[in-house]
Amino acid sequence: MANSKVKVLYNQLFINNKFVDAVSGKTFPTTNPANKQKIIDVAEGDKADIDLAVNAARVAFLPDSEWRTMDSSARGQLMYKLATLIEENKNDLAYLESLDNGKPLEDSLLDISMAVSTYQYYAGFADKIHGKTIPADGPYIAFTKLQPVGVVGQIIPWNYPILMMAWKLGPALATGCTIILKPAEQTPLTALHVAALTKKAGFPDGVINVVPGYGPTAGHAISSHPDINKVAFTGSTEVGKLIMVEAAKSNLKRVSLELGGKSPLVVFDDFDVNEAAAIAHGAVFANMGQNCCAGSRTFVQEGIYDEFVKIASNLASEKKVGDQFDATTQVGPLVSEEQYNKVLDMIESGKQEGAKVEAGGSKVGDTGYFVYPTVFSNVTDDMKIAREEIFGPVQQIIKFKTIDEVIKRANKTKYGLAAGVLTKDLSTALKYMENVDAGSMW
Ligand code: TXE
Repeated sequence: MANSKVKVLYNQLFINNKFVDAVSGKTFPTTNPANKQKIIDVAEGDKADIDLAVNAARVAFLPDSEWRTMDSSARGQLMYKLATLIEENKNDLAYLESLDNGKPLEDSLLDISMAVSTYQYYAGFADKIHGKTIPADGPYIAFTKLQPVGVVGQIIPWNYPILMMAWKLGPALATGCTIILKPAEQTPLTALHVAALTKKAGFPDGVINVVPGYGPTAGHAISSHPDINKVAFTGSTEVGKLIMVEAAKSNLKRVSLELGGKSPLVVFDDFDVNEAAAIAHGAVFANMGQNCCAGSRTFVQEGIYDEFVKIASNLASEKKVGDQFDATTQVGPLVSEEQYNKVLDMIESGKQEGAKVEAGGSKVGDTGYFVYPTVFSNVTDDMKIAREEIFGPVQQIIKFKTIDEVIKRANKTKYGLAAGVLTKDLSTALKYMENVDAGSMW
């Protein structure tokens, strides 16, 4: 039984290098999405705890503090040390990640190796943060010196807990900031375990604080805090908007947001159809589709459309759905009941609006939040499944004729996170790249 293989060592808040209970004494349960059973109760942070964490982070950021006076190369060394400790603890961390999130163990190990690389990358960055010299008129020497922003709040989602934490901590630590990180309420366990490793690595008190809790309470306390200099958020577009408003209303703290997507992946008919179907499959089904950059609108040129649909459906049908700790499992459960219901509702809406189910199309049993990898063909741009983020294992295959037409249709979205193109023709790829509005392009 998966739960017995790993011991949860940390379920309290991590503030000022110590594990403590919430001021309120409250806790919340975190569950295994494969069987809906409680793993453990976790301390539930709220405004009072965020205040304590901000205070610790403020003290750690004082001009004469150990952290502020540390050589930037030494800061980098601490980060390398953290990367090494994560690597050494990867098996325990992977178990915890899979237990809490539901992703297959192999996927957790892959995420961890990317997290290790992320810390190493930013560790190298710590002593290479350069300013500029500026040729000002007159008897002046002008230059810029980049300074840490200060106390940074970080609010992260549940889809890649360890990796997301690395993407957030990495740059903030490299630049010398101090941090209050709130993991998602669905997946608090690995963030707390990594917090323990940051202490072991030797980060000074108060530099890294990890406060699990809910969005409207602990998350809101971060975005509206008058003494936090920046908030970095990854999550839903809806909450991103709230964060920006709260940041503006409180102290105009800086904001960075990474939100939802409905990214187009366009397949031209000069590309090998088997290879294209395999790439498109990976683009949408990775992490059970719980990926902000998922290529969830698969546009396929008409000449290869039918063949593509057949291959894509076979790929999805062949996937083994099961417990995240079964070595043969390729698709684990979705993270939570909320996501499960949302994805099943989206599948229903696809059926009702006339899309054709080519694979999957339903839940798998009732023990956990399992959904069959689902492929829809005959999808049109106006359908809900083609417009809204599903964040689940559901592929929409949409037919197109020409490049000009598909560029227009790819851009007809309120999102713009990512896009991809598969063609052997460089001029087609470049035209697509220049005209499709997306932050990342494959
Ligand atoms: O996200 P939320 P949810 C998308 C995806 C998914 C949908 C909802 O479409 O189906 O969002 O997921 C914290 N003030 N993405 O509900 O609510 C919350 O506690 C401050 C895209 O899980 O945005 C958690 O830590 N914080 C995505 C974090 O925000 C608040 C990843 C994300 O939760 C808050 C996840 C508030 N008022 C979901 N309310 C991506 N871009 O990768 C919630 N939070």
